[in-house]
Amino acid sequence: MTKTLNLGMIGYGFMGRAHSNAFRKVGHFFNLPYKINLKAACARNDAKVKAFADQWGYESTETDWRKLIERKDIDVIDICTPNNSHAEIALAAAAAGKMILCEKPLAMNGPEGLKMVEAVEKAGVANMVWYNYRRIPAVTLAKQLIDEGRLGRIFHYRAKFLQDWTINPDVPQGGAGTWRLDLAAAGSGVSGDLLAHCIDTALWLNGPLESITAMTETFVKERKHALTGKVEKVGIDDACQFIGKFDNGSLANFESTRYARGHKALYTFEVNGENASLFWDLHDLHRLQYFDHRDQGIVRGWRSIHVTDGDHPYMGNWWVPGLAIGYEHSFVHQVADFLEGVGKNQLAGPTFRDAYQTQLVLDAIIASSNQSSWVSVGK
Ligand code: SOE
Repeated sequence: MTKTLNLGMIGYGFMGRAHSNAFRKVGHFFNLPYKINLKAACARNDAKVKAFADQWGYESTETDWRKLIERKDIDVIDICTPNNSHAEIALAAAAAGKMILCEKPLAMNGPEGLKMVEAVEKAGVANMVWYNYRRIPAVTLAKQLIDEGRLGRIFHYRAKFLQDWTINPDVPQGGAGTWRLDLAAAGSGVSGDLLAHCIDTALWLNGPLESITAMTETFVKERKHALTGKVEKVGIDDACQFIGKFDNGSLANFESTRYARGHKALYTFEVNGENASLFWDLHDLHRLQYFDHRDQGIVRGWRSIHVTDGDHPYMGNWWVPGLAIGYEHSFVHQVADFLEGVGKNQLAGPTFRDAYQTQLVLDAIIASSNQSSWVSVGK
C-alpha cells in the first residue's frame, strides 16, 4: 500500500513552483511506495505564502521555518531558500529527524557543506540535492551509454552554461529574484548557480576531477542593493572558466557566464571517447547526439536520438513514443527516484555527500582564480 509523506516547503520562488508541480504530478505517472502530501508552505511574508499555498494546494502555512521543523506532522523538509540559509535549516531539520530535499548548490562553501553531510548521515535521514538535469531522459541515457562502455576510454569532457540576463548594470543585487547577484546570499556567482549543474552532471558521468585551473571575472563592479538601496561592490563571479583533469585522465573544459548575449539557458556538454562521442543541448533537451566510430564507414555519422521511446529512461511512464516531455519533468523524475529510494532504503543521488563533491570543485575554482594557479580538488 502507498504510504504518505507529509512535506513542508520552505520558500516559494521559481524552485518552489518547480518542486510543487513535481510533487503534485509524480503519483499520477509513477507507481511508488510513497506519495507526497503538500502539508505546509513556509515563508516570511504571510500574505504571499498564503497565496502560494492556495495556488498549489498546501494545507497550511507557517512564517517561521523553525516552527515548521518542530511540527510533528511533517516528514520531509524541502529547502528552496537562498543559499546562505541552506545549512542552518538543514542542520535543524536533520536534528529533528526530517528527511531533507535541498536546492542547489548544497552550501555556501565546502566546509559548510561538510557539516550538512555529517548532520544528515549522523541523523540517518534521507537526503537529496536538486541537481535536476541528471534526470532529463537524454542525459540519463548518456549515463547509460557511458556506463555500458560504449565510448571506451574518455579523452575530453566539455560543458557550458550560458545566460545573458545580468548584462544590464541596472539589474540590482540582493532581494527576491536577484539574490543570486549578492555574494552574501549566494556564496558565489555563476560558478555556484550555473556551472554547479555542469559539474554535478560531469562527476556523475565521468567521475571525480583531480585538479583544475580557473579564471573568473566580474564585469559589472558595482550594483544597487535591492535591500539597502545603496550602490555596493559586486562580489560574485559574473563569468567563470576552468580547465582541468579528471581522475580517469580525461581533460575538462568548462565555462559559465551571464554575459553571453542571446543565450538564455544554453547548457551543453560533449564527451569524446576512443570509440564514440556524445553531445547534449538543453535547448533541444529531448535529443542526444551520438557518434559511433564502429559504425560501417559509409553510414557513419552523428545520430540524433529522439529520446522519447518507451525503452528510454523514464519515458515509459509518460505518453506514447515520439511525444516529448520538458524541463519540469526532470523534477518529477527526481521526486520519483527519491521516493523509490526511500522505499528501498537506498538513497537516490545526488545525496548531500555527492553534492559536497561539487562544492569542493566550486571551492577549488574560487581558490584557483584568486591564486592564479592550479589547485587540487579536495576529496
Ligand atoms: C539562474 O537563472 C537559474 O535559474 C539557476 O538558478 C537554475 O539552477 C538553472 O537551472 C537555470 O538558471
